[in-house]
Amino acid sequence: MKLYGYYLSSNVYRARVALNLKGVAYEDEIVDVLKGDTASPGYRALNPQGKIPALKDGDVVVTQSLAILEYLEEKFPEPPLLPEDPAERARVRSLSLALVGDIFALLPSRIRNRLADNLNQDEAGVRRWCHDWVRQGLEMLEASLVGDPATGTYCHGESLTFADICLASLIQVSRRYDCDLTLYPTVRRIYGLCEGMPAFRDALAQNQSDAPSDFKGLHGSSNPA
Ligand SMILES: N[C@@H](CCC(=O)N[C@@H](CS)C(=O)NCC(=O)O)C(=O)O
Repeated sequence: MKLYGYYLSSNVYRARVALNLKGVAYEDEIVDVLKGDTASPGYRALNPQGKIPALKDGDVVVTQSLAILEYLEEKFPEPPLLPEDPAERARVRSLSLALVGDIFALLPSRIRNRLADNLNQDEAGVRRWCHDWVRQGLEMLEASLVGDPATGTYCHGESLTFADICLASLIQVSRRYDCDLTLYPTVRRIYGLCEGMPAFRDALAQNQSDAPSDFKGLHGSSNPA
């Protein structure tokens, strides 16, 4: 299996965590978003959406991080990352989509470049935009988790699910944009459990083969993907 990605990408991070949790071996194919590799004809032939991550499994190419998680869940059911009950699965998917569809979609370089080039935002303005959306994502997630009896040790009950992977990816971008996590105790508690696990640790930007040797992590990172 091949994972097309880039060390800084928090969208790719979700796919890495899921592969690690499922114990699926994979090779990295580096696609440098910051150099524009996602727009190259070669990459577009593989993924016409022109985004990372993409997962290649034999002749099958799966794009979009949540579709990759679903694919892995169906192909490698153990350990399960979705509950069995339809209503519970729906809650996990809703939490996941609220972050990936409604927050992460506002952060990538194509959005930041548009703000800078078409709406005359300087670097501080672009960072403010990203900081604000990440903060809203954290608020939304905390509010969804804290009052809901379905929240347990993890986002949903007592087992890891897609929602915890999405939560952990939000923490990665919240570090990049210096958000104050003390305001979100439930989110912070759950990430505290995840960050000790090898599957999450091995997926961090600084632990990727394409990370520069002097890269220490995402805190205040100035060139996010
Ligand atoms: N919804 C997609 C988002 C993927 C995405 O936007 N990836 C960024 C990197 S973090 C990318 O490929 N950007 C390149 C571009 O938009 O040209 C997913 O969850 O996989």
